[in-house]
Amino acid sequence: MKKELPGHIKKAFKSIDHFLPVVDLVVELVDARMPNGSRLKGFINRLGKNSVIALSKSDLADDIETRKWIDRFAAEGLTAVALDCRDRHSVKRLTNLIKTAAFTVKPGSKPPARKVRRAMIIGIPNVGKSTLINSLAGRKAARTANMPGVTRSIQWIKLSGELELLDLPGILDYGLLRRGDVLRLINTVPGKDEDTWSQAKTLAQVLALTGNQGILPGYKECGESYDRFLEDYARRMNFCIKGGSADIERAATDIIRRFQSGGLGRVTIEKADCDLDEFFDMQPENSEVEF
Ligand SMILES: Nc1nc2c(ncn2[C@@H]2O[C@H](COP(=O)(O)OP(=O)(O)OP(=O)(O)O)[C@@H](O)[C@H]2O)c(=O)[nH]1
Ligand SMILES: [Mg+2]
Repeated sequence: MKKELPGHIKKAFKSIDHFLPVVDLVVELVDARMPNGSRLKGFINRLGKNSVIALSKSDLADDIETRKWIDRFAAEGLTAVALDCRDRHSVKRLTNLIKTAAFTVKPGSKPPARKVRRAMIIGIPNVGKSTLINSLAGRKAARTANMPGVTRSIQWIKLSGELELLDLPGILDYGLLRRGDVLRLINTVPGKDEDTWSQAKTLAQVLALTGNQGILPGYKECGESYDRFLEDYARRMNFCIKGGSADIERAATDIIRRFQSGGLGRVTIEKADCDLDEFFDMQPENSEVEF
């Protein structure tokens, strides 16, 4: 049975349908740490509009991998740019791209009679859409916070140079809904406290698959055994519960937090030459997104 989407996501889909006829460009925002796994590829293609890809949070991703992703998208005929959405200078690259693309008329279509050009920013929850809009606008026009589901209302934000941007709630398609475990790693969907052990295990697995396990402090020394690593990590960090045993839950929570904030270094968990689609699709049934 298909999962019911929450109200604000349904509203976002309706707004996309509603505004699509007056929109000239779609900016697809993906997470630079997991560019393919955070895409709404089929959905964006179906919209049939000019589109560009922006890789958000590239300050948390591996630079070399990000360049490879941009080359890969270029080979697929897609224009992509890497950003730190919080940084006004970094997003300038995108402003020029948006202007050029929004004013380019698709072959076979007529240019609109209106002077203003409009772009929609579409992406999964918490990927940085509102932060990007604020940096592009040079003012705090949209509400932001580090948790999914912050944008609930739909608003147009004016930029200089006859441009308007639409801030929308984050959306997820049915393919992504099955990938709860990996989406939790990049904070697209909230994780439950009681699940941090398995969440940190998913992180260790994904890092091992991409050859990045070395960023987990002490993991290699533990013979890459996840249980030993967590116990060892808890002891080294002095995370103990009553009686002196290692506080495994706290160790798992700390690892996730460090990964998400860049405290384990800049890392891309999906490499450009190896999609994680198969791994994502192997996730157990219970890894579905919970709202
Ligand atoms: N390090 C880093 N953090 C970012 C970047 N972009 C956004 N963030 C942070 O990510 C969090 C989410 O940003 P939002 O702009 O609220 O994300 P959103 O896509 O609008 O989220 P929803 O409205 O909930 O779908 C905030 O804590 C931002 O500061 C980025 O490029 N780099
Ligand atoms: Mg938002």
